[in-house]
Amino acid sequence: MDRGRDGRNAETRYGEGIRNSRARQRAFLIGATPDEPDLSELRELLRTAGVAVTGEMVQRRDRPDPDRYFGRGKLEEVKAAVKETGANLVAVDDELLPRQERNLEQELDIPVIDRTAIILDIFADHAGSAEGKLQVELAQLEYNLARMRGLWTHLERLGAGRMDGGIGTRGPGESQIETDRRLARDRISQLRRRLLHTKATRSTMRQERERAGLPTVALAGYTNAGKSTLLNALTGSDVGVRERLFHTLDPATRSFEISGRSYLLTDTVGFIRKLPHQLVEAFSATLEEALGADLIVHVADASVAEGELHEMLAAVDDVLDETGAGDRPRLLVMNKVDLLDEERRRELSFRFPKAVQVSAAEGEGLDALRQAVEAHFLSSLMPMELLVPYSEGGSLSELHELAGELEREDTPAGVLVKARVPAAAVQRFERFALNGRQV
Ligand SMILES: Nc1nc2c(ncn2[C@@H]2O[C@H](COP(=O)(O)OP(=O)(O)OP(=O)(O)O)[C@@H](O)[C@H]2O)c(=O)[nH]1
Ligand SMILES: [Mg+2]
Repeated sequence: MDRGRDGRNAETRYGEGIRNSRARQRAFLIGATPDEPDLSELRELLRTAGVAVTGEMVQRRDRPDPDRYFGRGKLEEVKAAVKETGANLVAVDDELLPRQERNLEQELDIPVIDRTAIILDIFADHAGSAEGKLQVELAQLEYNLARMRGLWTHLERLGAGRMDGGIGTRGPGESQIETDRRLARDRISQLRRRLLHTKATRSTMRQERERAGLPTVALAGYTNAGKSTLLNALTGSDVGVRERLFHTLDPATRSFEISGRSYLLTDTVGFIRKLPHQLVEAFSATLEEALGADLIVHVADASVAEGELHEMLAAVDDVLDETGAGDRPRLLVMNKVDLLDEERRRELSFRFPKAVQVSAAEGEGLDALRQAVEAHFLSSLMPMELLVPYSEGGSLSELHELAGELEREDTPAGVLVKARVPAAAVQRFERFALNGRQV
């Protein structure tokens, strides 16, 4: 149902959006980079978006040409290759300036789509919750506003649509653009207000969880690193897992136990290099909340090549910094070690001595991970000696959940308990504290 709506959403001004008629989309990939050329991630993004790839061309240069992305000579080569391979779309491995995009489309005479638009398109496709959809729509509108492309498709939904956005339409006229801009801005403010509201609802839920005093752990990491698989392995849940990028958009929280103590574990949206800033902004509320956890477990895919691994780790660090989570306590997990030989494992433990090596898929290393998580929290546990009256059975079972195994003794005055309590929950049990008193 939303498919149809989103289908119009991503239309370019040629009416040949990436999403509609995906089956017929054949993209030729281009990328400008000062480093070793590698368009494998762009290929993966397109695969996830359901677009076929006909070929690729890279130009090594310090930075993309400010007007045309590639140099003129190279563009001629692209043009020839596009024709030869039968592509009907050019996909660029960077976010283009509106000017670059316009010029490229003119020179190549074929629709051009940039990395940001592709990622936005995948997000739009994968958004499940009402909030996720609002967040993606906001990000898309921000992106479109800078380009004035396809705005009428959003307006259509508001009942103020233009009808002439079909193939060959070069875009709305000037006055229409002004109207579109204003309506788009109105819609943006409306979306922001609605997101603020959902944020308020969520923070009430969080307060309730915090009152429960359970320690919180968030899984963060590059897309496809295996976060959801790890969540499932640790909590015995069934959160969606797939070999595609950005499978998870909505944070899912589950509880699990280590030595009888309960913890809350939250799965989050995957990160990627050059993550569109519009998305980081739109998702910041959800991310902020998830990443405000007591401990962030950074899950990395250890099966990729060394250089890529470092780039992915850095990309995740960047997004964590951007969302203000840079200073949270962190634990690094190297996942998918089932795909590595002994030598590579040793190499990794040499390079990342503090990281825990696991295979979420095979269940390997999970005990070591649990121990590492527990060790982190044990250091913040307060030893308490409590006398809990028999009338307070509820508090006692709560204490059980928080502190796991208890040392307890029944006395005439109540249950005498020695427990290690998470710092956040100490206050709640203070009234039972013996503070050295004898019973
Ligand atoms: N071999 C191997 N594959 C794994 C392991 N963990 C996850 N995978 C696979 O990696 C792919 C991605 O796993 P997910 O758990 O969906 O990854 P994610 O980090 O949640 O991805 P996003 O939600 O897209 O950010 C799936 O095909 C998993 O089966 C592992 O330990 N070993
Ligand atoms: Mg996931």
